[in-house]
Amino acid sequence: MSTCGEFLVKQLEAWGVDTVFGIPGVHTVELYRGLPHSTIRHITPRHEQGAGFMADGYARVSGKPGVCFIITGPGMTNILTAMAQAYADSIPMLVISSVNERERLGLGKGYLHELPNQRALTAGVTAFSHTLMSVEELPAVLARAFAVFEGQRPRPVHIELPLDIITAPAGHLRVQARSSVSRPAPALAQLREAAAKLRAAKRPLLLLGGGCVAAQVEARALAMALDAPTALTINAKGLLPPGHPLLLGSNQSLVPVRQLALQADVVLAIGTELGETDYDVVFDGNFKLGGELIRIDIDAQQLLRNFAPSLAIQSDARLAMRMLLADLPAGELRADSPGARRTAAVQAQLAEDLSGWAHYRQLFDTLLGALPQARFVGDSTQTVYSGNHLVELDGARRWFNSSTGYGTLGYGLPAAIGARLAEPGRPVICLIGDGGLQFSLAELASAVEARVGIIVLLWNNCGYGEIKRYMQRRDITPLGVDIYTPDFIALAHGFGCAAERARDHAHLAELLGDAPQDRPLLIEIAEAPPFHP
Ligand SMILES: Cc1ncc(C[n+]2csc(CCOP(=O)(O)OP(=O)(O)O)c2C)c(N)n1
Ligand SMILES: [Mg+2]
Repeated sequence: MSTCGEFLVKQLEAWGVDTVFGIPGVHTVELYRGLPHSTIRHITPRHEQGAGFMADGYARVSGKPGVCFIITGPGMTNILTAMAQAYADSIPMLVISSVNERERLGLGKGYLHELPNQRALTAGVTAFSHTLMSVEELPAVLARAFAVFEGQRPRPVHIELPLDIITAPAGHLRVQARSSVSRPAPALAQLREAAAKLRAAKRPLLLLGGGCVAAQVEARALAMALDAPTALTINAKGLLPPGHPLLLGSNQSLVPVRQLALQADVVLAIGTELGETDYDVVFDGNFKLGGELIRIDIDAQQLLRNFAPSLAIQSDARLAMRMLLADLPAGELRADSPGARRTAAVQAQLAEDLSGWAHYRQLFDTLLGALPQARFVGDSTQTVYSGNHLVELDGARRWFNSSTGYGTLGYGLPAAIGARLAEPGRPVICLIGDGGLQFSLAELASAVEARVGIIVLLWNNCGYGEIKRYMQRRDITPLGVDIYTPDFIALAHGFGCAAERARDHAHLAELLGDAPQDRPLLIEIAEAPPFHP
């Protein structure tokens, strides 16, 4: 007689889940009973926050939900930060946890791992959180979770199984086929109105966000059809390739792009929150739109946040783009089109504004010279901040980090592991600082164990450099920012990784070329010459 825990594994397997991230405990062992008999791979992190970040990186690359098995109480409080990070960036994540027996819920008697109300804790960082009160409900609740992942704005979902439910007999349940849920298409009248406004626009501007990552072909066609300079959020990077004549990059916080935004007569924003960490990293409130704003977003409420549009179109990004394209002249890509000339003028100014970062440009030239197909998974450090402005890649889902949105230190390493597991054939470079790495250093052990070959590019300035500068700018005596920094090379060796300090760019290129495929390579770069003036 199979149990609910075993049935769950079979149902997940049938719906295409191939990887689960988790640390087992006495409360979840019954979720593990069925795993060895399935095709699902189990990855063991060293902390539940690592499980959540791995699932996040896996989801961003694969487009599929990242799935975690987590114990009651401390496991759930540990993963909460990663769920919040995924919530902020609209990442699909399925967190399955245990919880105490139904008849023990909410009693406060001090049972093992007991929380007053575990589900309430996750409610704020999920599309929904659900306590399974009967075995029979399981297929329908799982189906609702997948409906969130594929039919609406993706967000984490938490399903908790009481201990007596996990072990309850489930032999009478049949594994169900997945019922696909469609994504919303735009209302026709609104879409026609948008197309008419865009056809009449003299100085259009296109703003694309992470909601467009599955619509790369359409994004390129739309930029061309509109002849519109195009700004990408960090999560949308790669939608237009480097050197594209209409690409403004991700520089919405810099003056030249802001001036262009003010001068634009029609702005089309698709799948973007228009949020602070992409449009105003200087926190001065000066990203402003001069012309008319048309927004397309799958989330009705998001259409009205931050900037009020004259046309708010609730739709899946790709469907709306396809329908718009059918209503617009095809256009062609020309270096001398009005849109390309407006873009080139901005790019010339940007090159001047960013000239102080020539050393970072050289670093990225070395990285991409050695590994042109690399994916960059970042934390929140100097190489990430500079790369957000300097780096363009051909292809979405190749550049993401925790410098935007929720902004959690420690994200980079586990997320890079998840990313590499999702697409093992593509090199992954984790951009991380000495501060950020110390949050999740132990995940090096998980990577060695799972034979995951990632490159950890450690930018070492022996401290919380960004915060130190921020204190200095505000005339605060730096405190708590010059942290003791361990010998990372020795530590990495201790974890079983390859590790070396890069002497110069040529040495760095050599190290990258020889990176092992089956365990991490940590490359330490000192924030000093020759890598930094
Ligand atoms: C969980 C968490 N705690 C604190 C911070 C605040 N914070 C942002 S950047 C930063 C410094 C990070 O240091 P490091 O990773 O070495 O990068 P650096 O700024 O030195 O390049 C800190 C402490 C944060 N973003 N997340
Ligand atoms: Mg640092």
